[in-house]
Amino acid sequence: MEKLFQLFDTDDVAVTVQPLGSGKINHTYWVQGQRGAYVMQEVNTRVFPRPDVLMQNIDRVTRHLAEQQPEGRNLQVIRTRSGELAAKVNSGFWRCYNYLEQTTALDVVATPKDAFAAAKGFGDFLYRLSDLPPDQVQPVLPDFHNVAFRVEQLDAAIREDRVGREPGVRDVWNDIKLLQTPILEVFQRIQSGAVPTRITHNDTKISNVLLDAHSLEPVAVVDLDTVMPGSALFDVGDMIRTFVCPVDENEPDLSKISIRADIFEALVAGYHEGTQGILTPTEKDMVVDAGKMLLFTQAIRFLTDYLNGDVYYKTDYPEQNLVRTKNQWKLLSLLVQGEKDWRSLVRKVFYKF
Ligand code: GN1
Ligand code: MG
Repeated sequence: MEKLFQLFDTDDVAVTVQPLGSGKINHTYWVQGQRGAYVMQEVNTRVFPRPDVLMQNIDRVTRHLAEQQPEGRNLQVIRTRSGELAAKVNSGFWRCYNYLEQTTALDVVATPKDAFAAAKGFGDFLYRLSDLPPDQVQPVLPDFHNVAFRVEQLDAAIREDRVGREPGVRDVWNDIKLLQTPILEVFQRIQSGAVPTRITHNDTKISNVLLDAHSLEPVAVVDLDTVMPGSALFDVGDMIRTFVCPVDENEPDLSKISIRADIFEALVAGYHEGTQGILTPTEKDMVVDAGKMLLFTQAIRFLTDYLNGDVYYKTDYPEQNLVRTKNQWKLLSLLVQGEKDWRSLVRKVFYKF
């Protein structure tokens, strides 16, 4: 690891290297050097088959953000000594960032203040990239939020039943299927141009925004792998998915799953503030639909991986992807049950009535 670090242009040497974070795709390490601290990551090239394009996107976006806010604590790509955006070592694809000191990442939102700050951070990210034309970044995972594509992947996994798990998922799949048509309609509305294409983050879970360790104000958005042209609804939807519940997607005890209204309200208010008025009325109107869509998609993505034998998401035990599916399904059911109230809550935040 220390040797790998030497490939990057830092004038420093690694003293300590430790695993960092709770990501399910890449391998992330915190590197303490003699002069500073860094984050080194091995990009999962099975999930991201075009890592060079991904790094070009990240470079474009981080430079833009730094130009806009030169005095800010910005994420920077540290190039290799030969000037590349990443180091290719054997079959590994490695990159390095500056480590942002005195920041913290949360796995679960504890208070409305956290929700407000994190959502404001993601909103600010959208706002500050809104003067960069969306075609300046490439669609690095083209069908990432395409619900129809995710449904097809699930159907294929059920048909193929590679590891014999299909009988055990029939009940949960029958439940999920009930929502397929309305959710597909939400996605089709987005695709039909009802909302603008923007540069979006696409993986806005709570742990992907760094907050100042003392003030808890947002500092920087991280995990930029999925930055590409998309809809703000993907971002706000994934925030609903990961902020409103008091436990995370790994929780097996479904009785602990609930929607916290005060957190929901703070998340919408934070996003409203961060985006500084750029959201259109249709985007505002579709916030709850977005939450439903992201929860539905995540539930079926976990289910697909369970059926395929856990080849995509890191797991700690064999049934974990099924546990995650049921967890997301429960949260989705609650959102649907209280839909009318959640819609009024969102309207109240945006329009004050
Ligand atoms: C993956 O790697 P991580 O944990 O940031 C996934 C997201 C999922 C998330 C679920 C590229 O993100 O889409 O929402 O797991 N990222 C990719 O925890 O598939
Ligand atoms: Mg991610």
